[in-house]
Amino acid sequence: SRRRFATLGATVAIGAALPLRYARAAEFSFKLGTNVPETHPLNVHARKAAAALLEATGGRVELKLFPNNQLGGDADMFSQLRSGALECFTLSGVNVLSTLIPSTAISGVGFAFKDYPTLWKALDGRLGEHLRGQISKAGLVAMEKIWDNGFRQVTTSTKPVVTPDDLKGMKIRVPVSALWTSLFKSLGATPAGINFAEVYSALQTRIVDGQENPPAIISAAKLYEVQKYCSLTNHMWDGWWFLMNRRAWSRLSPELQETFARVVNGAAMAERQEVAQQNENLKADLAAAGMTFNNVEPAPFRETLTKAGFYRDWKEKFGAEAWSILEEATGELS
Ligand code: X2X
Repeated sequence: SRRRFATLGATVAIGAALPLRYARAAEFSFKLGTNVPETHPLNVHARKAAAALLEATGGRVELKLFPNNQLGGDADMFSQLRSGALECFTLSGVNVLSTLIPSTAISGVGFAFKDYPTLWKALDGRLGEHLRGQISKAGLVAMEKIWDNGFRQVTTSTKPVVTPDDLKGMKIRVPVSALWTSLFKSLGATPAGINFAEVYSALQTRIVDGQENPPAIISAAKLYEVQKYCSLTNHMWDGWWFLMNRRAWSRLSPELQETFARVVNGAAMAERQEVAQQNENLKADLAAAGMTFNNVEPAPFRETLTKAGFYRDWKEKFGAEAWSILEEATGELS
């Protein structure tokens, strides 16, 4: 029967531990697409959220996870989200979201946040509120708590990056994004915009020399198999907004919306802890797998950005209001 199939689908989506008492098809079944492999904490905690949501709603709301670009790359999933074919999608504000809403890229300004406390104060505070407001104006819903990806590090197959000079002419994959492209151009590299779904093969076939991501991703996506060096540049922080199609969101009653938001935001908080731990602890594992790590002095990179006009240009693009909300958290950026 249809109900049996629905139950089977739910079992596959949230794992073997699905309680039998939810034998009926869920009233609301939302797909969630992500762009990183199954084992990444983003997916681990999204699965936990799915189980908790089923439990908290007595089986009425189901979240079916499609990790690892199963539904297509970032650009595909983003258009599915906008059309309603996909109800939920985790997407960086600096990534393709910024092609629709340029202002969401502001969280990725180079060397803006010095540490996690500064960052969470901004994104759980005024800056986050401002960005969610922009997302809402564009017709999408963003859950309050942004999920952590981490501070990003440059990896290469050719040579370690120690000074900005080492980046000269280096082909670096970046997500498809004006800010990311500008950041690496300003540092002297030759950036190529590629969706994460194609990154492993772009590195393997040496279409690009390097890429930049936090250790949790380098590990989950096995990028250490095709990259030799990891330079601890910490050149920017990145995270994923948990985005929803507005029509899907408004199908939920206010009570179900409240439960959904509580469960998903709670999962984001747990994910943040695990990502921060992994980004610290996995360096040793990646070194054991053959990667060579080097520390990087950030000052010359910042100076290169300043000289290239990076901060001046992006202040103008984002506008004085958004820039001042950012600087409220980070201090003056120039
Ligand atoms: O595409 C990337 O590099 C990733 C996975 O970190 C993002 O989602 C921005």
